[in-house]
Amino acid sequence: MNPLLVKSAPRLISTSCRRKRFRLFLASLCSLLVGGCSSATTSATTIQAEIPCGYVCMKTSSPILLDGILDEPAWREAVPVKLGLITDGGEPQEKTEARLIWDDDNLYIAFICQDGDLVSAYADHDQPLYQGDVVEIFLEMNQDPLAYAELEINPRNARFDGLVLADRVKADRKLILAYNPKSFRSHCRIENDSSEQNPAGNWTTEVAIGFRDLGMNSSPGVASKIKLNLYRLNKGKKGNEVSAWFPTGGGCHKPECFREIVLAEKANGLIAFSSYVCPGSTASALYDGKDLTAQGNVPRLAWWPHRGTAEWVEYRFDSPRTVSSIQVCWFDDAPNGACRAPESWQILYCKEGRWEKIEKREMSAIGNLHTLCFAPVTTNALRLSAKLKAGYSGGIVEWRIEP
Ligand SMILES: [Ca+2]
Ligand SMILES: [Ca+2]
Ligand SMILES: [Ca+2]
Repeated sequence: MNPLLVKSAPRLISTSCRRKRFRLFLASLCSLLVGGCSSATTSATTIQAEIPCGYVCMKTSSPILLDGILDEPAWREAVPVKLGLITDGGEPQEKTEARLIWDDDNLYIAFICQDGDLVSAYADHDQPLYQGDVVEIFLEMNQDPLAYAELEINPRNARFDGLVLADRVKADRKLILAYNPKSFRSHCRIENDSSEQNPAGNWTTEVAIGFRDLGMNSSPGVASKIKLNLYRLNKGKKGNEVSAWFPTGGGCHKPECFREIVLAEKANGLIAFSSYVCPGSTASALYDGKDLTAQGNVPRLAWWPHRGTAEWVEYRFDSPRTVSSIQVCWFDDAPNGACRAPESWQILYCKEGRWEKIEKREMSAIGNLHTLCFAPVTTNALRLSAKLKAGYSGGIVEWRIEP
């Protein structure tokens, strides 16, 4: 029995209906996400409701204390993922559960490891922890598929950090052990009460790594994506077992098997996603209630440097909403910049898992502020789909929806 789940139960009962509904919504969304993305099919009037690829990593609104105890609200609400055998995702003998959350500065990862036989010879930094029980986090550096951080933590809370630079031409890689990110911190807690539900040796670790040490902005924007994989090397009397979040067929050093997580936040009962977020911009600008018509140096979602591409943003609601009009303010930095209002755009709503086009009733525009009115729809998700002008990029300053 997982100690985290046992401790969470009473709090689940006391949670408000609204939060429960939201968690169910997230859980159903995330089970789809973790299970893989459906391929998109299109027809003249209906489009398969594409799920944004990756795990939905929710922002914590309260501080995380790295003490190996996952009692912060954000941990309880984070969707757990189970690690399977690295070869084919099969069921390991001893289970590993992971959760991910974030704040402005850090990505947090928690592992809960069943372990009846702890093997942990090392207690110092950058020792070969992978020779014993260890959990590992491999993270792509700044969207560079040829560079990734290798972070490891063992039950004695020793840490190993390396930067791996891959060379595809020579098909080899270099490990830089001098990579010692200060923001990489952790705390391990070994359960040792020998109860039946909690065999001696189970261990939990709570880990932080700063975005800046991953080559990113210190505060990445809502809807940004990070590629990673999680592993666990479990040594013991029963033999050695390697688990992974995303199976690789064997071997941890396979960045081609990393998958995306999406940094999300809940605001006013919705979560925003985007096809892409330019570093330094954020999807939270869409619903911050500021700068409805402003241009210039205002918070915005930018798709730069994408030019002429098809892009989208999405709102997913924790309970169905009725919408009959929207306002969107496009970002336009003419004549000096390369962002313009798109060549064309449309609104889609999710109906029974598929995107349906909304038929407009009335459209008006004042400068870059466009208003669209339509027959009311009740839906769990709304998508604003845009085709950027050839040779130009674009972005959105604000996207408001009205009942
Ligand atoms: Ca904690
Ligand atoms: Ca073990
Ligand atoms: Ca190091």
